[in-house]
Amino acid sequence: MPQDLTRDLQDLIERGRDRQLRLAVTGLSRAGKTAFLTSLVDQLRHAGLEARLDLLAAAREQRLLGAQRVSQQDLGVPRFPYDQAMQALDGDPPSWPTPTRGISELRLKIRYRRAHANWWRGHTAELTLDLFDYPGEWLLDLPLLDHDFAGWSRTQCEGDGPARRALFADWHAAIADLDPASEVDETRLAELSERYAEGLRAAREAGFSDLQPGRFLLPGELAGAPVLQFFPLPGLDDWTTEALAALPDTSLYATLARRFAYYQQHIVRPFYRNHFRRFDRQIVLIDVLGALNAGPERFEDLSRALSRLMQSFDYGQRSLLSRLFTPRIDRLAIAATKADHVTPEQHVRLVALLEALLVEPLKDLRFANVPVKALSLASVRATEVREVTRQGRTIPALRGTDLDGDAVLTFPGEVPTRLPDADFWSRQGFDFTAFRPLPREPGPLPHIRMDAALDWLIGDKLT
Ligand SMILES: Nc1nc2c(ncn2[C@@H]2O[C@H](COP(=O)(O)OP(=O)(O)O)[C@@H](O)[C@H]2O)c(=O)[nH]1
Ligand SMILES: [Mg+2]
Repeated sequence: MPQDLTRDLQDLIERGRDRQLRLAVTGLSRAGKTAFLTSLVDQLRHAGLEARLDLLAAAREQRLLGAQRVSQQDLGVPRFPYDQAMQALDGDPPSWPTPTRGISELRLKIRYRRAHANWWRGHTAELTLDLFDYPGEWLLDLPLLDHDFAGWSRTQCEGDGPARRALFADWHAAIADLDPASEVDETRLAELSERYAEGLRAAREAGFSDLQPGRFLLPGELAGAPVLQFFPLPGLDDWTTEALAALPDTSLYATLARRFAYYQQHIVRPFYRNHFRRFDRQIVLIDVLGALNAGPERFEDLSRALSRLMQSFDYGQRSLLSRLFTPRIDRLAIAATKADHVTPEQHVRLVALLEALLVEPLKDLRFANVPVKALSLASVRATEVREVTRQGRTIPALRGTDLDGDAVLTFPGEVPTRLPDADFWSRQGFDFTAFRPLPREPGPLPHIRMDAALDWLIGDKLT
């Protein structure tokens, strides 16, 4: 297909000239990916005139000329629904963009004036930024590629706390006396899989993050297909690998292992291959405050899910050749989202907590010599800061509108800087109200530190 070839060649040349970046916006479900992408596009579209992006050098120096959405690379993928998202935020009353149920892409062309123009490079230049959005549930499947069925079964059943185990109690009871060697009963298998899926849904509802297989939560067009009818088998440790391999094709074990392998090959691998390779930059978005609100077991669970997840990306410094042929993420940001849920003097503490949550992946990144910036941000700020005087003392507070439309004034309190001990939750916990977006004013969306994130992620390419 010569047209494809031309396009690929053009891409290769653009990559070689380093005028094209592919940004991975990574985050679990509800972390704030869609809000972040919407705000990113909105901030850059306004960048020429009204933007408030002082922490982005190119904008501060008034060199940013603006951004436009252009035709994306892969015409088979829907376009990121930026206009719908803005409509929701512009509504009366304003509302959050609807949750993502599929994959979408967006290509932005950013125009800027060079910091140091000269006769052979010209005064203005363009940077192409490729972005894409997807349901966080599906992302959780990437770590599943590293395992065979027996290994995966082990990772899924070990280390669960009491609350999580309770949510899967029905399923555990139902599979308790299953024999891996027994003849498979298809109807029973479908039933047990559905029960496992129920457990996953209940766990998500209860605020847990480490949930595989992700398509069980958001099956799309796969609902009811046999590829979604399997589950992990606990207790395989009593079996040797040889003994398992010798089981007949019609056994329960062999059937589950086959479905698992099919799921890996036909669902997860294409998702990974088509969308998760070839990234140059990454931002990992984490709803730290939401997890803090949900209690100790959920917090642990999030930390575990993120550590597993970050092993699925290629990190490392780029050389000219690797830039062309094996792109790797050479710079990343980790961000605590929804920072507008706490008062500004707490933001430093929020970042410290974020770093504590990601200790393990951060060690690996340091080893790979990849620069990482940790920050807190609000893609779409939904609160205003107030000072309230009580008994002669001034304390910071937040004003916003809750999801029912009632005006609220909150004192969110102090964010712990380390992974909190069980005491923290029994003593004070964390008070988290979900806010409705602020009524819209003309100009770009209100934000906290979107400019700092942009400066870190693309600023060096805007010189
Ligand atoms: N207050 C506040 N809430 C946010 C912000 N970003 C996201 N949210 C909330 O988090 C929810 C999930 O965000 P979304 O972008 O859909 O998450 P995704 O699943 O990662 O795409 C939204 O519906 C909002 O309620 C933010 O900057 N500030
Ligand atoms: Mg989304």
